[in-house]
Amino acid sequence: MAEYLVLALVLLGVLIAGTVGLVVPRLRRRPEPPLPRTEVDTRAEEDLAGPPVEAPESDLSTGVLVEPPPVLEPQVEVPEPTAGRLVRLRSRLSRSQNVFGKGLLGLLARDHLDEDVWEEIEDSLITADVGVDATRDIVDRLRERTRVLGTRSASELRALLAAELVNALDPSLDRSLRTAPKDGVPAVVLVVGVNGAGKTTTCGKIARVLVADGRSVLLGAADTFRAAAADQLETWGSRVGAETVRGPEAADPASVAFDAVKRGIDTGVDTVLIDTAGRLQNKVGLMDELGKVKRVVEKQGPIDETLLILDATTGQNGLEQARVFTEVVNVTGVVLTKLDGTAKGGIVIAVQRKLGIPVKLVGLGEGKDDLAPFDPAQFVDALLGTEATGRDA
Ligand SMILES: Nc1nc2c(ncn2[C@@H]2O[C@H](COP(=O)(O)OP(=O)(O)OP(=O)(O)O)[C@@H](O)[C@H]2O)c(=O)[nH]1
Ligand SMILES: [Mg+2]
Repeated sequence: MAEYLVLALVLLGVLIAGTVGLVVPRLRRRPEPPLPRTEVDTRAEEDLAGPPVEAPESDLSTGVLVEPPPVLEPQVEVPEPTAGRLVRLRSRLSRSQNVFGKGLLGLLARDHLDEDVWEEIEDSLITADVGVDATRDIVDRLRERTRVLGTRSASELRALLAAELVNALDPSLDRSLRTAPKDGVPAVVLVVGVNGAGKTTTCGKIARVLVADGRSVLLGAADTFRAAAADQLETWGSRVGAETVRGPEAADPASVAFDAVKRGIDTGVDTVLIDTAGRLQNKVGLMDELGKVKRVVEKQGPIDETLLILDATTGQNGLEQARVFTEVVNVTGVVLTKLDGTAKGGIVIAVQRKLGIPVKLVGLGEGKDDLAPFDPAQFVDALLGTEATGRDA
């Protein structure tokens, strides 16, 4: 009898262990919201952003077995908060950090700051795309101040260099994005730039930033040049619950932009973001097309912000191309993308100096939240590495 009881208990134990073993792992593997494959940020672990927002597992930690909620299509995501992104994404500037942090600070730490060393410092800045004029200014001021102050300690030299770089980035410029509605009318943001610069991606990232800040957004797919362009934009929008207005293939971009603003007014969203085509600006027509988009949109009210998207890896060449845009539309801010892919972080200084337009945002990766508000002091700190965390943190 006792043997039967023991046997029954053992069987019961095996049964319970087996059930838990099957159920728990299955629950733990509950799928995350689907993401288009290309937009998954594979480097998320680099960030110190804390636990990922999109895969809350708190319900699992209690051990309570709950039915997974029905999958709603499309799943609306909660984007990462925007505060402190530049600090969190600072490691993405590692290529530029080598030039500024290791290179320049190393040179300044030499025993004798003679003519040769100053020339090397100049070369480093020019190689980092700071631009010849800005480099001369920075080095002249740095020379003068080290001479007058007799500065020698590494931390003092770092502070002087940081101050000159921040100064070259003109911290007094207004870098806020004008995206707030006025009197119930949505703010209109126009996004322009050469092809491949990152316009559509940046539109999507900005939409996420705005949604994270509690705004409602509508996207206008005024790139009717490429059939897939509107799909690409719509994918970004649907993930954060933003509607996309698109026209038939090869439709007039100006009329799509007009319809988007009209729809935005009718539905009462806070911000309308208009993505445009980026065929090379020297091709006949693109500049005319952009000028027309601008004029037609303005029939319903002013454009609040025109963002020029510039690929940081194209360096000084990109700058020349960019100037054409500033002649056709009233560019109010620059977004410098792909800073993660270049050692030439100094391009930020050159862009502002040459175009006279503030860099408002920087792109630091292909991930969906890899866009950060630009802040000169934080940026320079990231380039040089802070003393607290080491030079090339
Ligand atoms: N590494 C990196 N890649 C980026 C960044 N921003 C955009 N990209 C990539 O650049 C490529 C082009 O981006 P798009 O947004 O399609 O560029 P676009 O300006 O809309 O291009 P067209 O519509 O063809 O004119 C994509 O592969 C993006 O993932 C960035 O900050 N860093
Ligand atoms: Mg595009």
